[in-house]
Amino acid sequence: MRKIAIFVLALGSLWATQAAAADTAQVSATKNVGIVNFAFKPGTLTVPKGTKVEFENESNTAHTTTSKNFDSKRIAPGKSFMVRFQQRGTFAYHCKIHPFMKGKIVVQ
Ligand SMILES: [Cu+2]
Repeated sequence: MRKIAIFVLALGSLWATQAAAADTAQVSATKNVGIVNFAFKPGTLTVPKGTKVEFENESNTAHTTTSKNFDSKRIAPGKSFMVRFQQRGTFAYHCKIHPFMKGKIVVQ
């Protein structure tokens, strides 16, 4: 019985260490938006302020990620484009080549 109690205690402190590491990592976290089948996935991504978002073209045709605030220009198949969101708000973007492709980044 005593052995079990010690094991649970050790496990508890391990979790505490992992939680602290996750908090530190969040400052420079990167989130991904895939470009697949003529769509941004996910279409709406919610992230904390300071997050880098990587738009990854996983399709076999070129796309752009364009908004009032940023423009990737052409992202070739297999390439990606990165934006760091430093301000809170909702940032709508689209693909210049295929204007029906739309997405949003919500920064909290
Ligand atoms: Cu496109």
